[in-house]
Amino acid sequence: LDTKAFVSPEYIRNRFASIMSDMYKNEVPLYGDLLDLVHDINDTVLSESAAIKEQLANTGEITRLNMERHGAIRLGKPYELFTMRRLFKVMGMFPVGYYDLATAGVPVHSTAFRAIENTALNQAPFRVFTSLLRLDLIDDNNLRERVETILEDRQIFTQKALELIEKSEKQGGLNKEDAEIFVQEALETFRWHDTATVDYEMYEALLKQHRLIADVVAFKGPHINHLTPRSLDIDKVQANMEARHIPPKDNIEGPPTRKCPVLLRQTSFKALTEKVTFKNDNGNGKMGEHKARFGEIEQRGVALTQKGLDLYNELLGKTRKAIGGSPNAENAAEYNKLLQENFTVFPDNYAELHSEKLAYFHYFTTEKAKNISKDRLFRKEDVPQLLDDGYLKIEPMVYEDFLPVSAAGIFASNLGTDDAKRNYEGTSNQLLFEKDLGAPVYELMKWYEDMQDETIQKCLAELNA
Ligand code: OOG
Ligand code: NI
Repeated sequence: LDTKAFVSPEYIRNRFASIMSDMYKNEVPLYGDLLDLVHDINDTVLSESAAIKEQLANTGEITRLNMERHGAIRLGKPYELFTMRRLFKVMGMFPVGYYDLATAGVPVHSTAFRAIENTALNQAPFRVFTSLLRLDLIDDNNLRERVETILEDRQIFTQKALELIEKSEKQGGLNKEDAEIFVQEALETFRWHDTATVDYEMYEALLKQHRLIADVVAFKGPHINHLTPRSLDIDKVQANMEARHIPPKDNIEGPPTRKCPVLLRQTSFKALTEKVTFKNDNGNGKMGEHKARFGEIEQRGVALTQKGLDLYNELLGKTRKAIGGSPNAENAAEYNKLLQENFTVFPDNYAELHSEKLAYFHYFTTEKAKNISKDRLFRKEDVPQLLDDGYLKIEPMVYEDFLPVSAAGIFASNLGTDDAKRNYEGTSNQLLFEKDLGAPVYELMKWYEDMQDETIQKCLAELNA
């Protein structure tokens, strides 16, 4: 076996992201328009702000900026989640974080598959927010059993994809030829199907439970429901969408506009209404409509520590409470004003975010460090002094993950507001999710903590060399 002939997971991931994007552009032309808009605005930001350009160059993010960022799928049963983990592993993507969306009225729990090493992330940033339907939250026993039967029978992966997953697991990789077949076969799972696997009556029954349940159960596979490019100025994108005939969501999810962006801000265009043929045992299928696929834009900022995240959640919660829950078209302006006001207590400069231990940073040695006296060994405790003395510098570490309240807002904006108001009593169940997944998820906070520490250790090794 010639393991040298294996292509890297980064190669496979980029290849997959690229053919997926082409497919989506083809099927959802508005997404292509959105990509153009985002690229135009990113170019403007980079040419107008040398500071942002330098920051992205230092952290290695500049090379990945115009590559695809993330997509999302919704799965129906444990086998699908388990196998999806194996499929994504071939592309070097691993489950990071656990998101419980039931508390926000969406009957799923989720993780995000993504690369976990910094260089791997910069080479191929593609990630997929992956949700598993929680059948235990369907309160109609009869309907739940029918759903289970429908899902039991479906196979969302092609035979060839399954074979190549196994081959990759056995060999430890794939050669270029196998990799190409693999991405094409894997893509089949994410494709849209305009014929439903259920009849209209069943579709209506599912829809009545929750629009999301219909989206998962009524189709042959988990069609990719959106793709999301990364923007450097999401306010500008939001403001310019209408001019390009891209209908924007009412408000941007996440933190308010800031000089130093934190976490993640997201907006989207509303899901398309697509023609669907429903199954009919007597011949001609009944025509109908389904809404699932949309486009999204994200702007990423610095990752927050638990302390920063607690403050974020407190301020967000306070704002939502004041306007009585999720913002809508009527109170979006009021909501944004209030959010901005409430966030004035959140430091908006990197020095303070750092000194208050609210955010995570990359550490770098400076030019000056080349002449540092070598008569002692530097340790982690010395880092603040080394920073003060100019031997080290910092850059914000970008948040690579998702936010449950925002994710619920993205779900809701495409599902209709009635669904969003559902209350699920079911408790969060990470252990069950991990059992279905067949592996534990990477712990979010620990990942950032480790990444930051890695950059500190690297600096110390350089200073002590
Ligand atoms: C996933 C919504 C979550 C995000 O960016 O927060 C998401 C979905 O609609 O399936 O993609
Ligand atoms: Ni998304």
